[in-house]
Amino acid sequence: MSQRPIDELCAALQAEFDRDSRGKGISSLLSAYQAEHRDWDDWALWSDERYTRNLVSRGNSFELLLLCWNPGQESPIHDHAGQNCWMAVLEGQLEEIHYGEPENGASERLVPLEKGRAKSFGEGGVAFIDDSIAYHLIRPAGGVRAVSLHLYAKPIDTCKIFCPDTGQAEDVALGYHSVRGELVGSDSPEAIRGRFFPGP
Ligand code: 2CO
Ligand code: FE2
Repeated sequence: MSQRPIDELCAALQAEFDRDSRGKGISSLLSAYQAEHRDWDDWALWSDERYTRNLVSRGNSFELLLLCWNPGQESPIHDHAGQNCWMAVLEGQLEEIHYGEPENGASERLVPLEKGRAKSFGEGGVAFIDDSIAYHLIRPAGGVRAVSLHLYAKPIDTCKIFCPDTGQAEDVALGYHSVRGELVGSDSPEAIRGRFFPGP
């Protein structure tokens, strides 16, 4: 049986990380895949509660996820646990809003987070972020649902979420809604008791 295009993508991503650990060619690989294939459709699963995190592949070097967003299902403002994050929009449109480092530091002072640039990515768009660039919030735009591929190198199991009004951070566990098209039971370790990404 021939390999799924999305698995061929994973093999090419692995080869690229083996060649260059910083992943210089990753955006081009994601762009080529998103322009030519729709097999991701089989594993696009939705929830009324929040956007879903659906695992495609996970290894030592990276993790590839399919995220499915209904209108109104925005992420909290979050970091990426020191890892690199690429986001490729497969369907619909996603808006990304950057936020700066909280200014309260170790003090008790509560300072609203500074909002940075907002940018929309349509089908075919690829974004990159790491914690040195900014923290971000992602939300679907245009009143329609969206699907995106997210690559984390290396995989992330926890991240920080930030309150926009106070800058206060909270550590959260990240889990999966499904793994290669199979729903994850809410009592399984992969689902982290259903808290696959708590809302703000
Ligand atoms: N980082 C978020 C997550 O993994 C999605 S926003 O784009 O990076 O759930
Ligand atoms: Fe993110």
